[in-house]
Amino acid sequence: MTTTSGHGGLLAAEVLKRHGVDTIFTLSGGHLFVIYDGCVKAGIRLVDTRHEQSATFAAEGWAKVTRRPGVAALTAGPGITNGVSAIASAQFTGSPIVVLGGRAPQGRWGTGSLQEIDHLPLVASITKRAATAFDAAQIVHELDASLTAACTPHRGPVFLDIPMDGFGPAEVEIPDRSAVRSTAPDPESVAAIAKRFGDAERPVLFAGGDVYWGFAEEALVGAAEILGVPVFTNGLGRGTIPADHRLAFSRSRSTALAEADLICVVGTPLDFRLRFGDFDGTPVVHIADSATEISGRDDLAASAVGDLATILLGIADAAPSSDRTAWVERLRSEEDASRATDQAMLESDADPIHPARIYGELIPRLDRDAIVIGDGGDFVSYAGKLVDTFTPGCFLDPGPWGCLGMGPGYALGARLAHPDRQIVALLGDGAIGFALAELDTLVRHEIDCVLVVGNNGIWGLEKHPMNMIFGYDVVADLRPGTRYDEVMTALGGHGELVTKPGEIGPALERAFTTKGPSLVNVLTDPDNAYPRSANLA
Ligand SMILES: Cc1ncc(C[n+]2csc(CCOP(=O)(O)OP(=O)(O)O)c2C)c(N)n1
Ligand SMILES: [Mg+2]
Repeated sequence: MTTTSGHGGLLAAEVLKRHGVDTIFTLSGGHLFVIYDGCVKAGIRLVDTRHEQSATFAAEGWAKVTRRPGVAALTAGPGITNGVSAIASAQFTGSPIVVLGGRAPQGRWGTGSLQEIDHLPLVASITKRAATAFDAAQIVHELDASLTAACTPHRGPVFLDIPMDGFGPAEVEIPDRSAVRSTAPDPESVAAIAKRFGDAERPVLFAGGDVYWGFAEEALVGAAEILGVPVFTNGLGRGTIPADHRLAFSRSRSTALAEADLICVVGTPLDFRLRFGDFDGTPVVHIADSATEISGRDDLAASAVGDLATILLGIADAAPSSDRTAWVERLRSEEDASRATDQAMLESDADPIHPARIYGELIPRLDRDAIVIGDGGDFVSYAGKLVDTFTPGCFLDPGPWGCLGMGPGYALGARLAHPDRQIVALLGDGAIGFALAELDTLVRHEIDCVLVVGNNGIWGLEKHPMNMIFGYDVVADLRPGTRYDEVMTALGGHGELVTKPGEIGPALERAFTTKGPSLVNVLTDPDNAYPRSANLA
């Protein structure tokens, strides 16, 4: 605890620093000037985007690759409403972000100040916590509480706005950073799950994003090895077990779900990605970091709530040992067969280009800890299947919120957090339109990253399904061959057009070695549809 005096921006910056925040994403607005002044004086880096949605996605991308709070500062009114989709994204993925808002002056509230609107009702349903700090003392208290809440399981976005006349100055005690606490699990629940594992011959484990957020990846791998259980991952769970681990699986999911005699889901909801938890009567165990995250299904075989690493290691400790080699080998042979089948499309010489050929060229050029971002439809579905993840926090997709347009913001956040890593954003030609102006942001901030546009001239993931269901499609066409590479060049970055399969590799090579952002615009086959069977509803 130290006493600091100054305006509320300085005090806010002090609190942010206590929590390890050294970067804030923003887009300028007069309501934020005092916060900016505090950050400048405290040495907190301010990074500006061309749209508040991208600033907020950059904060989320930062959080996703660091597991530390990402912070965005959005100006009052439209600045905040522009950030809403990205705040909801953080809510769906449990990403710890803090959104600071400007706000019209309280002293004149109700008389019609510029951008005067109460933001709290707008963000209440998509945040863990939303508050207004009306004076400097409240700024300190509320900001500390906000940062702590964002990082406390179950993590998520928090919102704090400050009216223009709420910045002090004042002399305030800055508290030490509040501790983040996780829940200790009930030992009986853990024992009950361990017993389930003991009774199972063919268990499977599904690990999701909260395993990553909860730093439980070592416990996951350790528990899987002791239990001899195959592991599948989704969302940010990807990479919590390296894709080349003998117990890591991705292609044999249907068989695993059909033949398993126990399905244990850890750190991810039983949502549309997991058949809403309905596996035709196979017993389901659900493990979550907080009670709010446990499925409402009344037919769960068992459940446990609390620190995921403690629970996983507790199960492994208590479960009787069992030989599951035959089960693991059964899935492995299916996995291997599926990978062998995919080889043909990865190497495809088809003209127009098969989208998977792009991955055939990209994958060998990726480092083990490359951060791969997927923003698009079919093009990204191929990446989800074909690009393996070996390191936690290295595959960022829109998650269950599914908001196109997050790619450039995530790339910005990821790069600034990890200046030494490869950053690759895979974008559909539809998706890139949402944040096209952020190419300028990437250039201005000298963001070393490779953007690959899978340019099929359509909203592929809408056009093909609509055709299948209705026999025709509407509003699903884009302009074929649009020169997104020239947009990048015009804005000051490196851009290339690729029209032949043999050109992809050399273009990627140049993109990886060029400083600053590069965009490789690959024209792909619009008739190619990702083969899918998922039920989204
Ligand atoms: C903000 C937002 N708007 C609309 C959608 C619906 N949507 C999902 S996939 C998709 C098509 C994406 O097209 P593109 O980025 O070109 O990728 P492609 O499927 O063609 O590979 C659309 C419009 C969405 N997910 N998010
Ligand atoms: Mg497209």
